[in-house]
Amino acid sequence: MENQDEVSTGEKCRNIRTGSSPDDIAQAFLDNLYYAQGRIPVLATRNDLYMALAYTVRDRLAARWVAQMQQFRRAELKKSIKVVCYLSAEFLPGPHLGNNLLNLGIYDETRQAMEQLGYNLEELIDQETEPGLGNGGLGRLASCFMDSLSTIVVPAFGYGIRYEFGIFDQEIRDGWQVEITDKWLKLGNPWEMPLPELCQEVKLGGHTEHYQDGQGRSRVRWIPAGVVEGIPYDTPILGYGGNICNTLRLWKAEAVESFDFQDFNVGNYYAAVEEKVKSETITKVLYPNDEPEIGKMLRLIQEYFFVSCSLQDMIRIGKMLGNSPECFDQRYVAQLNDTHPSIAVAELMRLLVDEHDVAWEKAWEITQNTFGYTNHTLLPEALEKWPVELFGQILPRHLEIVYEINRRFLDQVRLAFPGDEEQAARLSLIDESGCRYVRMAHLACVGCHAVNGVAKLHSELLKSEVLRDFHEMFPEKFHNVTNGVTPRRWMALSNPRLAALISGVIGDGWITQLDELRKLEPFADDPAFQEKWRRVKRENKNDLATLILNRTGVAVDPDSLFDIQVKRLHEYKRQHLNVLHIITLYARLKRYPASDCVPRTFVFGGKAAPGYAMAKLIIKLINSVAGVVNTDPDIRGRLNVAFLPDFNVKTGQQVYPAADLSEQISLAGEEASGTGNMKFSMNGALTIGTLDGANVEIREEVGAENFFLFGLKVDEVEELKARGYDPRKYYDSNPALREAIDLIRSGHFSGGNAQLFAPLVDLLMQRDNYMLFADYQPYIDCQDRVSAAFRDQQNWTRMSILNVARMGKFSSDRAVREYCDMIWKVQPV
Ligand code: 6GP
Repeated sequence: MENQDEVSTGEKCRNIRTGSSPDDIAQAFLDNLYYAQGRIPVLATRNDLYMALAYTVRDRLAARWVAQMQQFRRAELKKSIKVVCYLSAEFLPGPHLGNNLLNLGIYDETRQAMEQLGYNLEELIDQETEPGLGNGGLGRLASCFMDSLSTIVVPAFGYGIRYEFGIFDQEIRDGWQVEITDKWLKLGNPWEMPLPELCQEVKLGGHTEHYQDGQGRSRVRWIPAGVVEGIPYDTPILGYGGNICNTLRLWKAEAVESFDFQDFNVGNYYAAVEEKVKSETITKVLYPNDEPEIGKMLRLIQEYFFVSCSLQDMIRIGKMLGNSPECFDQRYVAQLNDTHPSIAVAELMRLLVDEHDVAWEKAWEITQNTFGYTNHTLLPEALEKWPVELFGQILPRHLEIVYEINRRFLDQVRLAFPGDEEQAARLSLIDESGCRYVRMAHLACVGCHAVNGVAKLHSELLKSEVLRDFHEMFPEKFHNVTNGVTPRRWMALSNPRLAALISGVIGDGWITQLDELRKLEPFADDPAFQEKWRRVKRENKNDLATLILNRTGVAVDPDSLFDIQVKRLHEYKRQHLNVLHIITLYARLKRYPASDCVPRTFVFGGKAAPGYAMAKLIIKLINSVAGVVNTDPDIRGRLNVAFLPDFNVKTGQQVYPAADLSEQISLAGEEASGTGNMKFSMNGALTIGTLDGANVEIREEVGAENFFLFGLKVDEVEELKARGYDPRKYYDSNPALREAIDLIRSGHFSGGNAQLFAPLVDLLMQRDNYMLFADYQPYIDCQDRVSAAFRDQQNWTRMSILNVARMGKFSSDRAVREYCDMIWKVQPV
């Protein structure tokens, strides 16, 4: 019966909704334009056309999506699968249309279909506003993992928040960053499907009541002050080749009752809607950082809101399939993407113990089996902790649960380290050193069966520093899973020229088996292949030059060395070290105008947290230096600087393929992994970098001779700090450094205004927390080696080919397989 239904529904809808010939697609497109958008071609705007095409593609996903859910259900009923749930407060999927065309294998057919109708496919793809539901590395990683989970066929849900406004759009005015609200939903989102019937209720605030149940057992009731509703919005995440289609399920907050009828009846319309406004605030906007104290409460509510919705949803699905909550951990594993979802540990305990009557010990076993925790940062200021009082105000029951977890845990600690109360205080889930805080990373370490860092070095530093005491306590929990990125979006989709060149010689197996890129090695010395390789890079640089001109008005030379740093603005990432190099080159050229210098184009991109004044000042500095360098007649044709505004996934796709040189210059021991470093290298850029994060492993893979290494190593940083680091010494003893700093300080780049960059210069001179001065000369020397190497185009091309050939390890497919083996204990289907 069921099968017959499927067949007949399929039959009826076929062709128009599933056909993949250009004619089928063209016909379906016109149909969607008419019936979904209510337009005919002469009346259609570009957005109408985009929407019609998006629906056409979504229809082609639907069959796989439905089939997937059916398969889940059957496998679930047979109890033969475990579903991976990736809990993340951020996802940065990037535009969907092009990626879905690639993964469905209908890119060319669709281009032809659009051509038949007189439209340009690339223009329609460009119309899509990307969902900017993340800040940077962590959110993008979550999306790469979703792509890989589907491609290597692991049934999975991504659970997160459907922010109404994502990461702000960045404009540059007078050299300064200006933040503009990201209204990504304004023109409609054809990729999501709301499922209001699957809503979940989330309690907030209030108090608890302890009572005895009928059998005389002590129980707890949470009497909340309010309740909000979470509505799931599902987005299909198709794997490459259309193997399976997983789901990204994002929650939107709504009021349980839109109107308070009491208020309404007495004519107080505004009070009646107030509840609605308050509830919806929860998922209104993504925090562009977690620095400012204000608004902290809302952030905690956001985190709890999506975690509670997600766990309840998982239990609901289990129940529907006849699973009792007691076998939760046999049906699911859930990964916590940093500590943002770590309240899940207490929430699952609450759901099991209070709402499903599971005994504490059993519930704790289930909880630990279910969760894994990934740490993404070594920065102490980014480790989440909540004031106990605030935590208890919003989550009174969870605070009790945290205390109980902590009580039991500290008993264990005292057994393991008798008499060592300092160890107990360091490990405690509650920081009691001053004002009391709940330490979320501690909750995660105790409540999860596995803890991992995101690159070898980072995982080692977690064990020896940030989480040292936990490593001592639970050494078996600690793992490393080096990050990876999806070669579908970051090579095949964004760099079609390179993809075609590669596939032309080694076939296209690399798209799903990235190690196959090794087959390129024999071509590294082949002059004809090298020539083609250079041509691809040159065309990509041409495209980027056009983009830079359109966005910034700066005309750059595609023959120059494209030296690019794109990533969030942060002092530890040291964009200002890059600026010191530019100023050094500028000063050299001014002093010796006849000197021979490799023409370079410096490109920057990245957003600064709105409250992070120093990062914003660095953006202003980049633009100020650009203003001087780009207009100085002595420098013309030799150096150009451009700050590309609003760096996001979409612009990233245009940037990485065009780079010659990738700047990965964080102070050693600061960058957990980096993933941009991988994207650049996969697209044939060479890296100039420190031994930090995944740079270490990239260098291992591509070979030291194909990587420009400089700078202090982690132990040298520590040693220098211990000895007492004095930046002034470097300034006093290095004339080139002094000149660069003095030029900034004198107002040379700020129209004579010597005050403008004083906060930045003073900080460097006095503290220089990220040791730019110590790494300055090694960096300059290394950059000189880069320039010399670039003059030998043959050898440069050879290095570029070898970089790509040896990037197999950095596929997110490999990373996800490691999670499957080591942490989730699931087998790809
Ligand atoms: C970032 C790390 O800074 C970056 O090095 C890493 O590649 C990326 O995570 C993915 O693992 N961290 C964050 O974005 C973050 O918010 C709390 O950490």
